[in-house]
Amino acid sequence: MGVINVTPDSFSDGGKFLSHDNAVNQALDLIQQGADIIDIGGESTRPGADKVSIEEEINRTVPVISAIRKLHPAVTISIDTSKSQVMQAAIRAGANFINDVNALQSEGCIEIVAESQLPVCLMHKKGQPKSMQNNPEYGDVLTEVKDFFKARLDNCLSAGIKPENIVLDPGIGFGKTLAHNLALLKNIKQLKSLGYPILIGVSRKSMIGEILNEGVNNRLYGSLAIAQFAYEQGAEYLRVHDVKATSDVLKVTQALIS
Ligand code: 8Y7
Repeated sequence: MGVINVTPDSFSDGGKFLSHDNAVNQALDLIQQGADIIDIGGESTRPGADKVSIEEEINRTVPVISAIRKLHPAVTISIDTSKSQVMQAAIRAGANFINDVNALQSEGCIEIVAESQLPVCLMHKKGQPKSMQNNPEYGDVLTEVKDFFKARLDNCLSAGIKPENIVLDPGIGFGKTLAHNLALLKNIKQLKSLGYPILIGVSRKSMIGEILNEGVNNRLYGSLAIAQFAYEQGAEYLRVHDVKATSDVLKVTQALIS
């Protein structure tokens, strides 16, 4: 899964147009690099991020989804959102995968995903993006994340979402310290014991910065180390910025372990 953020740095029409074109070109590039899924997000979910209105999120993502869908009828386009209205608009524009960092807990989301019969990634997070990195605490992080998944699975399955359409994600960096993130990554097999495919998103995240004392632009090698580790632990999906580099690492790893 390759990451595309459509977050304009200007409020002028020129800025919006540029960010649209950039996003579409970047998506085409990631598909070229070997991405099977393109994840389109219109609201930053990074720690400390501000919220974006429904209308603004739709205006950012829907034209990008339509443009990619036109050029690539078969690629999987994921909408990264927690808002039911954005999910609905994105699905109409051609999105065929739902990535919800809020695990379909917002009003109306479960119903839309059940109705659409599309695959969905349910991610665990503790707290809200604005404050989630302020001293997150768990009794046992693995137990807590597994219990969260069990509760969300109950809800989603009874709402009519098919089990074969569900992917689980421990949400690396979402209300977690480095120690919490490491515990979750080391126990991917435990998460897999729930019987669902696992998605890991760790690309360029601050846990790598903490281990290496490197800024966001110097985290590629660290990201690749975790991608390879997660793959060997059985993670089925990896959400990454550097698709070609990750794909090469996984192809060589696959040759060695098969
Ligand atoms: C993840 C994610 C982000 C993740 C899933 C970033 C939207 C922060 N991280 N979605 N989104 N899993 N499923 O650094 O780990 O990319 S945003």
